[in-house]
Amino acid sequence: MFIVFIIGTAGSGKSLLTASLDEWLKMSKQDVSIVNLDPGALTLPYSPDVDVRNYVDVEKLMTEHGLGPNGALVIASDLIADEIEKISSEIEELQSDIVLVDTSGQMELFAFRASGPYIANELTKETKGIVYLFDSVFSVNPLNYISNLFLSAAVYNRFLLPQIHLLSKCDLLPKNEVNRIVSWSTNQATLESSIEQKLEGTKRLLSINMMQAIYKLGLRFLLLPVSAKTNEGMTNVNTALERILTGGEKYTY
Ligand SMILES: Nc1nc2c(ncn2[C@@H]2O[C@H](COP(=O)(O)OP(=O)(O)OP(=O)(O)O)[C@@H](O)[C@H]2O)c(=O)[nH]1
Ligand SMILES: [Mg+2]
Repeated sequence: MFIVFIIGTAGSGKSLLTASLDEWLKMSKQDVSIVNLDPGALTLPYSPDVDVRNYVDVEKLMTEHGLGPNGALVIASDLIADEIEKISSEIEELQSDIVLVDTSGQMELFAFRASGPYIANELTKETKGIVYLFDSVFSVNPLNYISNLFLSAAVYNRFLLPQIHLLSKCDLLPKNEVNRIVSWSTNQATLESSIEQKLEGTKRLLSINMMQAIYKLGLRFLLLPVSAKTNEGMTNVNTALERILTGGEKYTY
């Protein structure tokens, strides 16, 4: 069994990608299940096989503790950590070869609170990986792109799991914009020249310095464009996942 956490900033397309990837994998005869780990989700574009909302009720937490939605979600993630054994056995009972885990819109809850890495670590003892989403529309601006790089590096730092990086919702941008962002991920000179072209003053200086820090840290990876609407790029996502999880083998035989 392989567990794949889908992580990204609010609205970056985690839930829809979970749904589309699930369908895509099922069409390629893979044995796949979905876990919803977002206690705050109101509606989901898929039917989860395991749903954390059966363990914690965010609305009830809000009324019982007089909290706003974010305060309640903080408590919810600690409560999920308490229920981790039950959630894990539910997942293990599925006996799927690949399990997609949709995570909270409030990414910092999962990525930066102690409960997040604890949950990721304790959620079964199976092989795990992370899919980190860069929202295309947000990433068009080089400063946003670089900020997102730092976030993805922070996630990597916290979980220390094999991680792939996707440019989500690529159908929303013209092809040349998509190619440009992808080239930033592999070529420092292209990113630098876009920063020079698109930014000025403090933003330009800050972006250049941040970019250099990223490259000094050796944080280099290929951004894979994907669309959960058109399924463009899904084959590449699958290949990248197979590479980090199975060393290139299929999940299901
Ligand atoms: N055009 C297009 N829209 C997308 C794509 N993926 C997601 N969306 C839209 O973007 C919005 C947010 O998508 P979600 O899948 O809910 O994003 P999320 O990251 O799960 O959001 P939160 O859980 O609230 O953080 C929805 O309106 C989706 O229909 C995509 O590949 N292409
Ligand atoms: Mg979602």
